[in-house]
Amino acid sequence: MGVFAAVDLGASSGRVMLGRVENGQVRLDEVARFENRPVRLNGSLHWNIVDLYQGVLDGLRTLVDGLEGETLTSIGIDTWAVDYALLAADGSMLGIPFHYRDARNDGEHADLFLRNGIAQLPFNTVYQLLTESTDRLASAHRMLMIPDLLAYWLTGIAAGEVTNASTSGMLDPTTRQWDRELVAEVGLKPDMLPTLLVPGERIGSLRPDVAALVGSRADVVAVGTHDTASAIVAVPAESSSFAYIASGTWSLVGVEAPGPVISAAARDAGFTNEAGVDGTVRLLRNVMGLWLVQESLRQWERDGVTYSLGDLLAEAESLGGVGAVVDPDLPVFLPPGDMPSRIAEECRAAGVPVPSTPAETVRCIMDSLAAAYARSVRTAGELAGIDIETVHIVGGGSQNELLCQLTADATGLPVVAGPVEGSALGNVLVQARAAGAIAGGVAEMRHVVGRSFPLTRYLPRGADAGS
Ligand code: ADP
Ligand code: LRH
Repeated sequence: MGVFAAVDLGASSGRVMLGRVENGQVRLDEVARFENRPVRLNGSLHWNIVDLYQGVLDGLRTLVDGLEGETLTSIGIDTWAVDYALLAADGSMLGIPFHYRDARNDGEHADLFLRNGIAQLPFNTVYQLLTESTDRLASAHRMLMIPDLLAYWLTGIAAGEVTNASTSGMLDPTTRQWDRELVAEVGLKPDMLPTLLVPGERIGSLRPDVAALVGSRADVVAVGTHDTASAIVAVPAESSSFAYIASGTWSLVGVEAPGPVISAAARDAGFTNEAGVDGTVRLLRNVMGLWLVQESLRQWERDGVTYSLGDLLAEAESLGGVGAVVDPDLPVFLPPGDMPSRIAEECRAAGVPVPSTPAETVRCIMDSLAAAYARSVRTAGELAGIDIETVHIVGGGSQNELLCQLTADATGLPVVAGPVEGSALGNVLVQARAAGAIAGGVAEMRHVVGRSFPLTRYLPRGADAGS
């Protein structure tokens, strides 16, 4: 048996989970969860990274205290993608990492898709770096992606990891190594970028001072440090004819492709080729996701009313379709702000009914997401030449019964929902394999998930259902 700690930081919350792998099954227990609240500083949006790190340390301490003499085998870290920290020569952090939703990324960006296979999203690391001042880059000695920064603080070892590095837009999609020419064009010195590990490789053991704080001397192991890479390892698919939706703050909708699909068709459809665990490729599209609901709830709270998501979803379901559908991926929805007003404005502009209550707004979001999922699932299958038979939904959004059913209806395919904590699970599974507690590839890890968790199935209803 192996005992593993998964540190999983999503855009809405961070968690430390205890994973146990025994007899071909995995168990996951939540030890700590803390809110991930970005902070506005000097007019810019930043991650409160030191607070998140403190949450990680406290969570690890609680996890170790609960082990009652058992030894923690290892620790893995996954977080959201694209963001980074710059470090000085003495290892200190230069400034506070920017949030990918900060306005500094607004504006035009060169399309690099045919070179890096990565969709042209305004916040890709490569574009963020172009907004850095030459002074700041000149004083930087190293650039680390967020999970690598946390691993560095825990171990003192500065290493990179391929899945998250691929979201930077600075990898050669074939060799999966830094594209040195592109890196130079961005203004980075080549030795600023760390050597890239693959999931399963050891990063290092905890620094002595950290080990004392946490109560363990466990190793930190590289996992799919991009949360989406970890989540897709935990999709309990039984064959290769599946699409997935990693449903959290974002909805990442796509397929596992045999190799990168770097064509004009993939580019024009907004697809990306992210590096996955074991050399896999995630051909997917970023759909704006439950961010639209999260930000609506925050706006209503600012307006003085706190709604329960469960109540709003129940009311939205009983409303039926209100005929209000928007394209959830419009750039206007990316930054924080008054989401209900923006949605109403887009409905008005599109000439569809304008939601006027919170439940109508939530219904509009659900119908809009389901329609966007259906488009992306269809296109992903076409681009990769996969005949999709099942859609798997993992992540917090897999608990949203209305959205799961609407997705089955819109795609015309059966939807399998669960597990909820996909990223933490994928994180644990890769550690478990590295420790010898699981043998085999991604398919075997998926079987372990399928054997370990109850899943909910949704069948498509007829064309006039759900309205
Ligand atoms: P992230 O990793 O991006 O922080 P999560 O995977 O934790 O996101 O998903 C968070 C989202 O999951 C919430 O914004 C919410 O919409 C949805 N969610 C969480 N719990 C439930 C629930 N009980 N019912 C329906 N939806 C839920
Ligand atoms: C989801 C995620 C997604 C990225 C976004 C920035 O948490 O990692 O895969 O596109 O954050």
